[in-house]
Amino acid sequence: MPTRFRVVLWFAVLLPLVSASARAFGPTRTITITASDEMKFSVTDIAARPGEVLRVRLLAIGTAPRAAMAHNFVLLKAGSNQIVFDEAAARSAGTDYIPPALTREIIASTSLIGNGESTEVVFTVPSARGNYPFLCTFPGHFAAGARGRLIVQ
Ligand SMILES: [Cu+2]
Repeated sequence: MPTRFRVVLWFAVLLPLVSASARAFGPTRTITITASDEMKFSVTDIAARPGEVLRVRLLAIGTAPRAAMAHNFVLLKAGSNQIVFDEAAARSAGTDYIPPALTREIIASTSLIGNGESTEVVFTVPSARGNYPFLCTFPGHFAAGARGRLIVQ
């Protein structure tokens, strides 16, 4: 396919589809969460509407070095067992504490960041109402309280 045609195809067909899905709920809402050396999230409850497009921005604001203190934001499907997921994550250092065998449980996740860094993920909120658990999967952080829930209502 000639490049020019491909560009025209993108603007004529694909771009309206992309913007239509984002337009359904207006501009994407941003939820900013900070994670501290106390291993907790600043936001533990996020209320959202079914199908809303959300951006979660995670900031790591502590001072401890990355090897000892890093954070991510991992949103799981409703009914996922967070304890099982967290235990598997602790054994998954090679994949930044995302357990490869359980990726089907994940709705959205950010990269793993050290203090002074930020990361974000944009995702579509599930259409089914209910509570969806999120956590930081760096070892020990879930147990220390780095967790919360997305409340879809
Ligand atoms: Cu953490």
